[in-house]
Amino acid sequence: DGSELADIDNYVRANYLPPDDKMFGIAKGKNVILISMESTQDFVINRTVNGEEITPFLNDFIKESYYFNNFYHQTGQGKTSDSEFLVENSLYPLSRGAVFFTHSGNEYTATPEILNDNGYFTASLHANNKSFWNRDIMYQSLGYQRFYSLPDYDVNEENSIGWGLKDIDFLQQSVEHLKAMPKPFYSKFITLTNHFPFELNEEDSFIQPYTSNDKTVNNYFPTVRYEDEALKLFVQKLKDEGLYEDSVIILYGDHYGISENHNKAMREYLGKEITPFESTQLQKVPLIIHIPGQEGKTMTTVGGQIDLKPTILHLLGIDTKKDIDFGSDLFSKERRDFAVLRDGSFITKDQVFTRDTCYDKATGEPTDKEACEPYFESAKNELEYSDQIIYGDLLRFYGEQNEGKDLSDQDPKE
Ligand code: GP9
Ligand code: MN
Repeated sequence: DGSELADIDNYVRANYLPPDDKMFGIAKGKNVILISMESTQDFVINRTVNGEEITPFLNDFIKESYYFNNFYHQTGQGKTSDSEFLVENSLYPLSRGAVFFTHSGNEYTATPEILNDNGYFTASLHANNKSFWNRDIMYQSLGYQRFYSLPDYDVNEENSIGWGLKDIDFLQQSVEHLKAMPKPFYSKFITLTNHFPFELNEEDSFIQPYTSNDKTVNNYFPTVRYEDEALKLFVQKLKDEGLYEDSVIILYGDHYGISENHNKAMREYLGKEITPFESTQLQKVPLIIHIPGQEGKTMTTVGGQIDLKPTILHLLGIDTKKDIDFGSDLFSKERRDFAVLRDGSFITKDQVFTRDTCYDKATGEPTDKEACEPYFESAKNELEYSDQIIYGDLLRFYGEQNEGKDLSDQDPKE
């Protein structure tokens, strides 16, 4: 009957952080361009391979953006779909399976729905089959008005590689869709070229692969570099089309690209042993928030994908006090450094807790478990309460509407 909600509600209220007055509403009425960067881990930022920059565009772009360098993905088996779930609901994905499949009929109060209620047109863009990860169904529950999927793109052998349409073509073609949307819009782009097994044509290889015995690790670098080029051309096109100045651009890595099966080559590349501590630190993904007119700043607060929903809403001047969010505003002055990963690992300002070991961040060495103990309960509660909401469909006691309409061929309404 939803009585579990009382405990959860108390927990969530106690964790709510007020926005920084200087940031609240700073992007009010702007378009939102949210970009999911496939398999992009933070270690590639400001790094080279064979003496060449891996992300030359992003390395420049972060200088004029807020760049969060202690930001973690929190995904599980649902991979990209889990990252979408985290970012738009501020709830954790499940410990097994993909919540996009198992709980697509639930009631949610996701960012697209909230923004729709605030006068935004909302769309997701991804050049793949619409039913992949059950997106066509789940997007209805998240409140999307339109899903631009495979039939909305010109895809042929020439402009495809690996999983489908190449990122450059995907993003260039997508600008035409953006132009047709009513303003302001909230748009989510899901890139694809930097997907395992990291295939690339010769003409799209802007840098040489790494040279180890591990083909996956070797090929990861040129596909990240290709994605970086696609983003550069996309931003250029946004400028050419006059969309740049009216849009907040938010880029985030969806999840890791290099699993622990590749620790040997990663150790060679990074020049250090990949301990459980390092493995956890490798779960950092870039988060870059570009707000027109704002200067760049590197933000060191520890956070994760779960924090994006309240962060975005506050930038747009929308209050989140009544929302059931497990994350909190990354710009809040009262932030506490904390990120919980789906496997129960967590990261604080000075510690990393993983595989039942507390590590000192400064040294990377195991330390007294006592240092991590004050966070055990929070970490456990976060995941358990979020799971309870999903398994019990508890948000239905909050919201109402949940239409089942086909999002694939609706034209944006004026
Ligand atoms: C598929 C794309 C990749 O549409 O989002 O999914 P992933 O395998 O990374 O979860
Ligand atoms: Mn992915």
